Amino acid sequence: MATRFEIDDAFIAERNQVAKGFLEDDYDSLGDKLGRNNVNIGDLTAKAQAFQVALPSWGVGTGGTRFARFPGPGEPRNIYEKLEDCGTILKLVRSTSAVSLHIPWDKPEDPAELRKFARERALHFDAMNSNTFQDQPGQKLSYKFGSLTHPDSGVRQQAVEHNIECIETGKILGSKSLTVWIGDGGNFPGQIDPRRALERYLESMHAIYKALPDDWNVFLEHKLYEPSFYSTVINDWGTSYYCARELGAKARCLVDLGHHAPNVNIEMIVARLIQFGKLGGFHFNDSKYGDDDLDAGSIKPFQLFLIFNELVDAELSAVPHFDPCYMLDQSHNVTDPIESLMLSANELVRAYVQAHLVDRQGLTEAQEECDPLMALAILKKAFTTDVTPIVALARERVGGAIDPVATYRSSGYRKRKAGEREAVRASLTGIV
Ligand code: RM4
Ligand code: MN
Ligand code: MN
Repeated sequence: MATRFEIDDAFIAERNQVAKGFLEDDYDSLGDKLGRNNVNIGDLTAKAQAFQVALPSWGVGTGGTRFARFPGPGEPRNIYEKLEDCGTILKLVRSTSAVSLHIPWDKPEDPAELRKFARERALHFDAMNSNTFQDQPGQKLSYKFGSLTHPDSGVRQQAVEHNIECIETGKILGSKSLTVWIGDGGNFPGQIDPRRALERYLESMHAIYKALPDDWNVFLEHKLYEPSFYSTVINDWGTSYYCARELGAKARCLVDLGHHAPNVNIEMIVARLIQFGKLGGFHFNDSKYGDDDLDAGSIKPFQLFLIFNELVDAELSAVPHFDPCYMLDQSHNVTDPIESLMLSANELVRAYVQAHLVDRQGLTEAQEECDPLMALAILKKAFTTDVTPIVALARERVGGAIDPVATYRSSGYRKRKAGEREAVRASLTGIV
């Protein structure tokens, strides 16, 4: 592995020299502007530096739709190469030090060795994602009609065991959580009994919960539809919240931004889960219609800001048990996944910093004085402040790239990888 091409720190520093002078000017003038409102730019920069979001192991490969997948040159062929790409992203953006693994897509043969490989690249492992929405080669029983809620107890047991195996692997990797998303549901009215299915889900989840180490969490991920098109068992945050409560303190809800009906007010859901002490984490992405898995902040940046407004408000008011895990969950069909993931991480830091600009006292006053116009104006003022210099300088100060995409492109990384990694088969569909 040592002979493989890597972008080194010196190259990043050299590229930064070109842009650094202008960036510092922009940063200073933003600092003056913010200073007039008693905002300290240094504090914001420190916040930006502390922000971290986990990369999805499945996100560094070219995604696909159910129609086609168009693999790009030099895409990773195995989990080691995926971690190589994750390490490259981390070097350039410095805010993605964790990787969230999908099992069995990225099941390591030797988890201890993989952990070492990750550590050498300053990476660690975030949540383990189980997969009982597909059949795997050699699998005894099929998930065609469900997994944790299947009518056949043997199938349910098999799905429970898979989740427990994910926990066991995760323990060796140093992970501290398991994310459970199931595709269970019905394509036709009458296909499943909603109450019986939920009872079975809880029974199966109780068995998984029992296997969780004390310092682990389990995240329940809801989704409105797909692959089931009529109903899903864990269809919304209410069902997810109910189940998390039933299971116990280690169970929390995970919000994937693409898993709601169009126009649902996701920031309200976030606020509710914070208030109820059950917000476990996020799968960040963006969407126009459904579970589009587009790049974070690409379609509805104001929504992303409003979500961060709730998160930052909880952070600043020290809400008990508030410690959500941030992960990206995207599928890159027409872009270089490395570039998309870097820009998505950038957009999250941007929204996080902007949310810190909200005049919280002014907002509370506007709310208490029944002044909706001023309340919105306060939010908009924060949202329309261009914090790019903060986000870029925060990266540069810890060795990252001022312009990650330009630096990445000029390094020739993908081309070098295309030479090192023989092309993968072209006709697959789906996210792998
Ligand atoms: C699902 C869900 C899960 C993700 C899979 C690939 O829609 O978002 O989190 O692991 O897709
Ligand atoms: Mn997800
Ligand atoms: Mn999804």
